[in-house]
Amino acid sequence: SSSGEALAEPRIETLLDDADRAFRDVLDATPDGAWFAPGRLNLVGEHTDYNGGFVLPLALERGAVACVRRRDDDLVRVHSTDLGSTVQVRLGDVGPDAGLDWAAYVAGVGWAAVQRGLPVPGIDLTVSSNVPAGAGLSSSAALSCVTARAWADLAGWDLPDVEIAALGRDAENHVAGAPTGVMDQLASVCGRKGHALEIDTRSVEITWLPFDPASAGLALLVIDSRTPHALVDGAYAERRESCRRAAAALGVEELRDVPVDGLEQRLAGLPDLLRRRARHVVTDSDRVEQAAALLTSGADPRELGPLLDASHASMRDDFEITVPTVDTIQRAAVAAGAYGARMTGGGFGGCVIALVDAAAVDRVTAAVTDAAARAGHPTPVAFVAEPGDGARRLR
Ligand code: GAF
Repeated sequence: SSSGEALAEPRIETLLDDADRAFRDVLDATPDGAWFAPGRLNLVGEHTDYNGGFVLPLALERGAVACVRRRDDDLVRVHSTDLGSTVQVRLGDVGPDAGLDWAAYVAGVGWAAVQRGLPVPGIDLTVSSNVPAGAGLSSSAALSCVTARAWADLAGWDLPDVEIAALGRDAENHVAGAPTGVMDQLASVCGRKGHALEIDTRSVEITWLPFDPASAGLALLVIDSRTPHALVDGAYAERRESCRRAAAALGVEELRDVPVDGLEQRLAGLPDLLRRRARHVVTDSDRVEQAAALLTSGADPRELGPLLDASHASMRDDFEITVPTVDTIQRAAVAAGAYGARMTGGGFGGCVIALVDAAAVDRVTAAVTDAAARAGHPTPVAFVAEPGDGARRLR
């Protein structure tokens, strides 16, 4: 059997060197400092965050590094070393429909701060990331949140972490036009090494739960199907709309308000499609609470496995956000001995996470690679994830 491909992982120092060099070479200036914000991986609770439900993400050790300088005028100059693209815009010209492409995730943070009445200086910013784009690992939240963290520090905005995350989210929702919930930015800003974050997305209350697969002889294997998704595409917005309609039909404010007990009876009156969409949201939010209870009680993390599998089945059959490439990988990972596996993130492609014995990483990677090849799918790439810290200043 073939062995799996490893995802190239430039270290933070390498990202920093790249962003730093571009600052001098492309922007012809010297940064005031450097910041990092991670991508995120969601353990369970998908598409629950815009329904007031629970999510259980963790911050990755991968992320975006930005070198940033405060300006004396209202100009925003940004450069991505990954895209080789430079964008320049006046703060006053930033807003919905500004057509800023990727730079909306940066400049949009300034717009969000202006909306809050904060004093907003222009900035120069270069960024370098090792979160694969479109893989369901929130490369976009890493970008918006590293920007928000840096801009806040340089402008002296004294905001709590959840407000830093909200600036990133507003940039994404209103300027980039991606109608995301609140999970990704909170995970990126508030992540903690060795912990998963149980977030009640209605109250925005975060509980940090110890989660350290390595200490239990386990690995959290992330397998990128290399079928990219895009949240600005219509399917994500369509799912949001279905959830809204289901809640309205049930006479509740949000699907969060539907108890999991007696669920089938409660949903019985809905048309089939809305019934299945609602069932996914309510049961996946409940799986977060079950998973959180396991982590809180210090149970063997292997016990999370069945919850991961059930979440995947629910995303595949009820919410219909998986695709053949990720279904193939999920099945192959479980068949190769994973305790559980599921797609993570918004869906329609992206990554599968699999909880495996640390000693089984190579075997499971080879098995999913073979399965993808037999199905004629792209060759997946895999890496082992560890829960990392949230957005921070590096220097
Ligand atoms: C994307 C969104 F950005 C999140 O807010 C969340 O809805 C997720 O999809 C699905 O759980 O990552």
